[in-house]
Amino acid sequence: HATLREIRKTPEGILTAQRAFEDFVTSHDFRLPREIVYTGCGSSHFLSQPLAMATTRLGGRGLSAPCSELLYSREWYPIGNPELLVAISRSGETTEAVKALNTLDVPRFALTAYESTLSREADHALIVPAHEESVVMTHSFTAFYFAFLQLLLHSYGWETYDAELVSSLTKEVLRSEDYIREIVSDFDFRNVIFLGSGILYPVALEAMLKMKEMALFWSEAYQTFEVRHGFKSIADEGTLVVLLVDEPLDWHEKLTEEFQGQKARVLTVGRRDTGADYFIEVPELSPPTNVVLYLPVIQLLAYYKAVGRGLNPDRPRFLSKVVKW
Ligand code: F1P
Repeated sequence: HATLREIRKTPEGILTAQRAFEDFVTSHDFRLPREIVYTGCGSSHFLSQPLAMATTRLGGRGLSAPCSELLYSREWYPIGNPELLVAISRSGETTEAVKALNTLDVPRFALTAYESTLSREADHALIVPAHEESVVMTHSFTAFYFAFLQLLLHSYGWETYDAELVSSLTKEVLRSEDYIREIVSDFDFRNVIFLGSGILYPVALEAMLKMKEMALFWSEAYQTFEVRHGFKSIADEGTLVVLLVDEPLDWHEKLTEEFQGQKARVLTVGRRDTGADYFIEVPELSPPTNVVLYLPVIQLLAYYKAVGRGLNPDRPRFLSKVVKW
């Protein structure tokens, strides 16, 4: 499947992203401002969230909203006085993303894989050619994230990351592929809950979407400890809880035990096991860059669930690669 090949291209995608970032900064005398609104649709929206969070964490102020919300309901969001609107779209042709460019009266920036309507209509464009055949976004998500993060670091006067190192760390994470396939064949879960906190919450949301897109499978995502407040009632012996952890706390161990007490099985993805049924170790890399190490894991999980269900993750039913209206 193209989807699997593309997930396996994550390390290469990081290097493609680095080249795109370097080409951009050598050919443009441009620095990102502090107040930025990010927008996109679907996976591109879930990518806009960690970018907005990274902007805030690095000393600016980032807000994210889906394109349709900027188009039709923006008066409900604390948009403030942004200095830039960043529209993200892999294809650069999604109708809502192109239209969203004109929602705010500020300079517009496109983050996309192609010279496209979006890149042409924006004032600036960072084109990261991590091209994909599959309907679903996989390695392009990580590549876009890394390229833009480098641009944020560069713009705000921080040191950028060593792309070779980050790329090799994603290779390490991809070595868990066989283990992920085993988890899926060992436990035929009926539903799945993804949990993440801070910058890992949008990763949990993207994981939830990947499961729905590739495996046509019911999935949920919550901010890690929020799940205890009512939502956990749905977890039982048919449930896989995927706990994405960067800063391990004893609360994560308590949460793992709590779900196991409900007979659910827990898969912890992080630096340290929390006493889970399954554990995938992620190498140490500080946030916000660590996001790129979690994505291939959750993409592979959705991929193998799809294959286990006899589905073709490249061409999910009812979905198209570019949503036009
Ligand atoms: C956005 C998007 C994808 C999704 C599906 C439909 O596309 O929502 O995230 O996986 O393929 O389109 P784009 O604007 O990033 O091209």
